[in-house]
Parts: sequence; C-alpha cells; structure tokens
Amino acid sequence: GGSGGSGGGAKGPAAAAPARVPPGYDTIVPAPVSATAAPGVTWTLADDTVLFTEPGSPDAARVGALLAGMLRPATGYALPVREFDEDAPPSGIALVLEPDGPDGVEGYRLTVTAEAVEIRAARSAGLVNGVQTLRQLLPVDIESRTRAAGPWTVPGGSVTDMPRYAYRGMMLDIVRQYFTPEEVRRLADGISRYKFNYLHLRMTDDQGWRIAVDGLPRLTEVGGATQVGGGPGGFWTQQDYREVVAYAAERGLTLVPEIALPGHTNAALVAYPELGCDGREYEPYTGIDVGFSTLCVESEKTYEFVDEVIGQIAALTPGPYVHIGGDEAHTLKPEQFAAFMRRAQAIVQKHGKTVMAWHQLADAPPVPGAVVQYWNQQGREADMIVDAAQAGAKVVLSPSDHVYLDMKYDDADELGLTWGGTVDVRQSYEWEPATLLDGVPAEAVIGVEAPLWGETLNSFADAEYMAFPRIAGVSEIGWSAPEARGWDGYRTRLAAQLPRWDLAGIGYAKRDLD
Ligand code: TNX
Repeated sequence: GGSGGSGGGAKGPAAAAPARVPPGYDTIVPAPVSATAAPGVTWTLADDTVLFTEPGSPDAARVGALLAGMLRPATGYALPVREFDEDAPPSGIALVLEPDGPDGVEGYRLTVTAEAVEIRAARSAGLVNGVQTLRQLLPVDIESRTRAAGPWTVPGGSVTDMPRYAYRGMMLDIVRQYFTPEEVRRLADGISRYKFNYLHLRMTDDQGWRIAVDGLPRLTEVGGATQVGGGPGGFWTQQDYREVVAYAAERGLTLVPEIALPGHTNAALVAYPELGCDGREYEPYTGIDVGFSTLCVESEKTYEFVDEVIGQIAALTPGPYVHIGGDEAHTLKPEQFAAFMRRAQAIVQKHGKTVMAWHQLADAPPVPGAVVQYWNQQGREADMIVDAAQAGAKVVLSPSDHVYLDMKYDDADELGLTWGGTVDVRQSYEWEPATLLDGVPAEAVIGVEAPLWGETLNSFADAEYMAFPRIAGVSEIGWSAPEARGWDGYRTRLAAQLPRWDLAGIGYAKRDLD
C-alpha cells in the first residue's frame, strides 16, 4: 500500500507547515544568473491585460497560449493573446523574439516596469523559461485552479538568465508501476516550472512493455499486461506517445524514450520467446529483482527486432536522443555485451538519433557523440567513464546518492529503496556536477538527470511524493551557477514554492528544511 501523496509527509518527524515567503526576485527556483528588484515599482495584471506575442511567430503564439492558460483559472480574466504591432511598443505582457540576441537557446531577459512585462529571448524555449519565472513572481494565489481575489501584482525589476547545463532531465519508469499519458502530462507540468528540458521515459523492462510497436502486437497485448506486484499494467498507443511529445514540447520538454536492451527484457521474451536463446517459454515477472533477462545476442532475429522497435520509436520522437538502456545485463559476458551494444548503437544512428545509455555502455565502448548516463554512488565506477569521456563521449550525471528519486528520504519512509542510501532534501541539493567524477573532464558533462524508478510506487501520488521537493533542487544544480547556490538561500527559495504546489495540486513530501 502506498503512503505518499500530498500530506504523506506526516510520517516525517515534525513535518513543517510551508512558510508563506512572498514572491520576489530572491525566491526564484532555479536561481537566475542575475535578478534585480526595482523598489517601489509594481505592475498589475488586470482584466483588460493583453498578452502580446512576436508578429509572425507561431512558436511565440504558442508560448502566449501557455501563459494565458496558466493565468486564466485564478484570475478569471480573458487575457487574449495577440501579435504586437512592430511600431507601437507593447503594453501588457510582451513575448519578444530576438533571434540574434544574447540569450542563447534557452536564456531570456525579463523586465517588469509599471507599464509592462517584457520577456525577450532568442528562441521560444527561452520564452517558456521566462514565462515560468514570471509565474513565480506573481502572488501565490495565481496557482489556484479556481478564481481567487488578487490583486495580481508583480514586483518591478529585471532578470537576465540562462542555464549552466544544456541537459536538465527527469526520468520516470512507467513500467514497474504503470503511469498513464495523463499522469505523465501532469508530471511534465510540474517539472516544467523549474525549467527542465528533457523528460526521459523508461518504457520497457522485465515487468512490462508500455509502447505499441506496429507489427509486434504481443509486446503490448501480452507484455503490457503486467507490472510489479501483479497489477494490471497498461500501455500507450503510438498516438498517446505523440500527444505526450507535443504536450511536453509546449512546455520546453523534449522526450527521451528508453527501450532497455539487451537486459531488462523479460516482458519482450514473454511476448516473443524466440528472442531468447533458450528455446523455451518465459513467465511474466512481477518481482523487483534485476539482471536476470537478456535477448539472445547471437541471433539475427534479435537485431531485426531491435531495428524494428528503434526505427518506430525514432520516427515518433522529434528529440535527438534514443536511450537503449544497457544496464544490468548480468547474464552476458563482457564481449557479448559489447558486441550487442555495438550493433544496437549502429541501429540508433541509422535511424538518425544520438545514442544514450546507462554508463555500462562505456565498456562497450560508446560510438562517437554518444551520451552515457552515470548512475552509481560516491563516484564509484567513474574510472569506467574516463576513457570514453576523453574519447568524446558526453556524460549525464544521475548519482544515485543525490538524485535517485526512488531512494527513501529517511529510514521512516515506507516508499522507496535504500541501496544508494537515504537521500534527504538537502543531500539531493548539495553536490557539484563538474567535480563529481574523478578524471572525467568537466567539458564532457552535459547535464544532470533525476531518475524515478517505480518498484515501490503504487500511484501517481506516490511518484509526486518521491519527486517533490527533491526535483526542484536538481533543477538548480543543472541551471544555476555554483556561486548562486547554497543551502541557506535555497531552502528559503524552496519554501516559497510549497504553497504554490498546495494550490496547484502537486503532491510532495513535507520535510523540515533545516
Ligand atoms: C537500478 S540504475 C536500475 C533499475 C532499478 C533501480 C532501482 C539502473 C540503470 N538500473 O533497474 O529500477 O536500480 O533503484
């Protein structure tokens, strides 16, 4: 039985009520590059406010629609979205694109005067990030899903901002516990507040296969019908997946689909036993052991299967990465694993995508440009990655003792595992990517990702409980400069988020922030 969800933190000792920290330029999460308040100046969102967007830009118009959707429920205002006139300086809120401006792919500049709010960015991704900052500068009640009183004031000032790392992700395992497209959209909503730009979905594993593949119906009909603990499982149609891709993209999130190979494949073997080497049937698996299954790496059938699956997934995915797992293939000899990963990587490349895999790939080794995802603790196995990184592989950091969202916060938690230790809110925040792995060049590190594995989860509320509040701290590790970070400042910024989550219906673990 799950024990999570909002209020689930009552289990924690002396659960603190969220403090009502007023919004301001010092409470933004993740901390921006620079922010200055203009004392005495305020701008007020009113019932006649117009959201103006860059003329001729459907992308900017979509960001305008996103912002309007955020602001309408609490204000009850119409908030029309309209292109501004090049000649007339816009009042209201203006989303301005400056392709040759100084903001990079994801940066933005936000200015609040008594007359107007202006967000400038080179790309729509930057506008989305600016919109998330503006949301945090509005009163907490803006998060209400029903009409609230206002007034909807924004303190005057300005922000100049861009991310430290290009990759800031969260992973959700939708296998061990099945999550619906609607639940994943809610998660995308929640993490996009904190300027994440990648959402990695583990879609296949021993306990289930969650994505439909044309021509291989048994993967989902049979392989989709199980999950940990014997529940009914479930799967996504390709249309479900496309809709999540589009919804996430509007919020600045690129999907990274993971098809775990060659291990973590029991569900595929149950569906198509000929993918195994043993000439036998396989039993559905609903436990939580790892490392016992593998596709037959000596069989051509396996590579035809991998090509078919990866080809369809690649075609459905506009983002650059396809993740092929590579974790815990414990029944294979190193040379078998290497031979498989060599061919699997070539298949990903053939379909036009960049390879991503867990850091076991480093031994295979990775093809040039591949991304290895580090998941051990206390820097263990860093030596595996050093040669690959020096040879040009990129590294995403998911140290299990800091950002594994399936680790218990503390020993009193019912949900979660402990193989990476317990990870409280502070420990998830206090670490430095550039120096985490001895010998790995800082330039090889492209970012951070927090995985949420599902073995102990029973509901979406459980997932929220494990993810929030730790995920907000991960955003700051990926976005903010080391000099801008520090627990004392962060816990105040985090405290300012909690009443927003209460109003927005985001569940989280209530913990003392000391
Ligand atoms: C290890 S970390 C795994 C997953 C489990 C997780 C549980 C990694 C690449 N693989 O199969 O779900 O531990 O924490």
